[in-house]
Amino acid sequence: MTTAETRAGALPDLADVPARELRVAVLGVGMMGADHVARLYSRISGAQVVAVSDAFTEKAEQVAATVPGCRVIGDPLAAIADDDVDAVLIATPGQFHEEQVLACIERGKPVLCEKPLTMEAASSLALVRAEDEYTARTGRRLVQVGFMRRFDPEYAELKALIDAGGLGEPLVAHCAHRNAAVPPHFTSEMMVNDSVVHEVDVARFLLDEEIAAVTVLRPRATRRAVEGQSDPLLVLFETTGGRMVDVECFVSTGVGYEVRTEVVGEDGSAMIGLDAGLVRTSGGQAGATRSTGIAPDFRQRFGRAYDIELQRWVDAARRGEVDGPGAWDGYAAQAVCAAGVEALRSGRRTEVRLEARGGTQS
Ligand code: ISE
Repeated sequence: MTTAETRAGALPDLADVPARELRVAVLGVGMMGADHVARLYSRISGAQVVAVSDAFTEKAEQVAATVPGCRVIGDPLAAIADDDVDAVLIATPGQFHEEQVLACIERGKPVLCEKPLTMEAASSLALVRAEDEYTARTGRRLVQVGFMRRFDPEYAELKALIDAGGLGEPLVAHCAHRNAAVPPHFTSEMMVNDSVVHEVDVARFLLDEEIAAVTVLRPRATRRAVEGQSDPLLVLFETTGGRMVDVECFVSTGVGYEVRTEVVGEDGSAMIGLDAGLVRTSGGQAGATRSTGIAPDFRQRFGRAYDIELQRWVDAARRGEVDGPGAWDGYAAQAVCAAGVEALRSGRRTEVRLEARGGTQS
């Protein structure tokens, strides 16, 4: 089917989807994609992985072999177009997202795209507009972006508390984003685009407003910092409503995966991310201690969030809906990160350039 035919209204008929399982193609089966294939196969109901695609054929074959009935389709665009594929999960490197998400919109197929939506704000905005056009014709939305923290039970509880007025008017938030280690190619720009981006989405989600300006400060760097990298970074977001969010992003702590968020309101404050699961007390020569474990990386810390995210994505796709952060959220995050990278380089407060929302994005 050509783009013109799709635009003319020859949309795939998903009417029978609720009666059967959603047939999903997973594009990109590196660490995250392979994790999602295993999750869809073993923990998510109402879906089956029918195809995988990856630039490394051997890897695709290995992953496909773990799921009965799953095929390898070499060309990701062919996987999107395949008549036996109802919905697409994109976990390819970011530079391929624009073309792949657009192909999903043109085919009318629900898509869950890992962040980033695309590599720059302008191309993310183009996807927002393409989906708007589709929605105006069909009444349906298609695009979800993989900001999984919104599905984490702790974040969901914090959001519900704020929305119920439990903290009074939220004024300030403090975020810490710490990784034990990152690969040697991880630059300061990547700290903004890959790590701080989650705090961007958290701030927008919890405070329900856009980020208007970003400042980035570079404290003394750790001896573990990758060459040329400023690690840690301190990032300040100013929201359109005058609230402020500070973020400590520290990606080579040598410790574990620590993600904390504290929201301070007029009538109280609340914090999440203390990893307080099992609290252990022990004695010893140095004296008694009370301790808890720390998750080694985001797959453990947010495992439950990924499960909930995928189950809700599948359930919503079978109803012809989207139930999570959409293309607009992906675009807004890219616009803030672009300002963040500019602020990192210039050392100056940088305003976020965000186009008017318009269209059908809600
Ligand atoms: C990685 O890409 C992620 O998305 C993780 O959630 C984040 O914590 C990490 O810093 C990023 O590199």
